[in-house]
Amino acid sequence: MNRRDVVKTIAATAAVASTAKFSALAFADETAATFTLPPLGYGYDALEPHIDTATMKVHHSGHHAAFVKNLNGLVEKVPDLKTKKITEILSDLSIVPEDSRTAVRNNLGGHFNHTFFWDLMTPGGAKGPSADLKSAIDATFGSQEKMIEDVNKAASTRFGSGWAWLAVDENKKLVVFSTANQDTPHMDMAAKPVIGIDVWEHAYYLKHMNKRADYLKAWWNTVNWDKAAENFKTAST
Ligand code: MN3
Repeated sequence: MNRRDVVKTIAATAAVASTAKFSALAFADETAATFTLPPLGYGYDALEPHIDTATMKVHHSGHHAAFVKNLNGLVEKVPDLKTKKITEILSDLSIVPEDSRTAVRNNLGGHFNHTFFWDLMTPGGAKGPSADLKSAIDATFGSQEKMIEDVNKAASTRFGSGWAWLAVDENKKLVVFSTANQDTPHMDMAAKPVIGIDVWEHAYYLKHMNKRADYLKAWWNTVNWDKAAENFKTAST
């Protein structure tokens, strides 16, 4: 790492610190009159070389922004979007009028998943979980490496577009599974996410083309393990 990179890293760390109050789970428990695209908390180039700048930029300012725009177009038809918690709606989509249900499922799911995802990545994070999350991972999977192997297997066997998850299920157990499209752990498993990986092609195609496994390997270098530990704590209580 040369001096310029060191300065860049320090600047990126400062940017993260200044937005540290932002949390995907806190956001999910809020209600919103209008939906907004959350800041990344780091630059589009901050996760290089693991996740490339062009991918980050189009993913955040293009794909995620589209979910936000679509949601704001739905709030008049679906007043619950303004008054109910995001996780409350994701956990029970039957409260959404049928003619808007698929649109809410895709766009609110996409908004939740991506907000969670940005928050879960950081430049220069720790190499692994600490304290309670480490103990739980070791107890459930045997080791951090085995947990990653299981998540990668769920990610690589998800046909088409979706997400792979490490989550806490209804029995407070750590579980690994994948979801299709923009479905969230609340929908499929009544679970709360700890770690989630976007395996849509838009998350990796510019850099890795069709090689999802290469993307997965690179992605684990970006994990914000402090955030994962915080997610685990929230999900376990
Ligand atoms: Mn995506």
